[in-house]
Amino acid sequence: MKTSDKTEWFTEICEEHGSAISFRIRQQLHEEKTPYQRIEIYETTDFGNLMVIDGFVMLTSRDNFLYHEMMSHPALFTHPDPKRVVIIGGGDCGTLREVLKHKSIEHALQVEIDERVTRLAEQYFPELCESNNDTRAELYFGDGIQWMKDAEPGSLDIVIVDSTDPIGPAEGLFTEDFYRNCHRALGENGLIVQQSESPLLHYDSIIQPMCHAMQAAGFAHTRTMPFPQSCYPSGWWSATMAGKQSVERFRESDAENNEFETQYYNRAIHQGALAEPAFFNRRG
Ligand code: AG3
Repeated sequence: MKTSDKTEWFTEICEEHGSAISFRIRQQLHEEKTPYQRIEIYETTDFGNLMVIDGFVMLTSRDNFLYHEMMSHPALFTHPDPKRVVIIGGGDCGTLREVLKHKSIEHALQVEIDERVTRLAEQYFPELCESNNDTRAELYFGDGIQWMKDAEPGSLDIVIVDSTDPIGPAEGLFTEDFYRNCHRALGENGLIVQQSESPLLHYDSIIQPMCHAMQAAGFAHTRTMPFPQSCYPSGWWSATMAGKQSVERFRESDAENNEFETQYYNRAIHQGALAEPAFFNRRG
């Protein structure tokens, strides 16, 4: 008789697209219900630690660099001189760490609604939190939508929206109202970059309406940059930039002669990410 297979897998099922992503796990390290969501942490056999929120994969130790680098460096190399950055969400601090690699940054504020995400990241993803004590970093725990409503006009250079999917608490971060408040809070060369789901699965349902909402809120230029992300549905993800000025040009020689280390981002990757797949018939 065959003994039962003890191998355990964590699976995120993407019901509406009939697909799933799985990780083989060694053990569950933590589980809790916060006032906002249910957070789980697993140790996987091959991808390091895994954070899951409400059943959705947020990050793994092994592949989060793809997402965090693409959420920060293209925008930071597009702005001519970024000094003041606000990250909405991003509680695991991975985006904050990338932002602070840029010497021009004077203040990087992370506005995360759920403090527990950050406390668990400090424990289980310490490498992502290594810049939290940088004197330029500030962690604030509160509602990003409200924060942006109250923000001083013209006080920011870049807004990075590192959110969960646009269902539940993050829904309000994908709206024209929110983008209007971002637009007001940004200076003249200001831009926003938002995680914008899978180009394959969500182009019609999320990416296109989101770009229209950004334009309706006053951002003249938008660009959706696809990148590989093995832990999210379809394995292919995107970040969308929306700028008051063009987001198609960037500080190429600064990106080329970059004095800090990255694992994915470089000048050519940035250039390549600006090339849109043929099915992005966005002018339609
Ligand atoms: N932000 C979550 C992106 C959405 C993932 N969606 C999913 N698995 N269905 C990631 C936080 C990393 N800082």
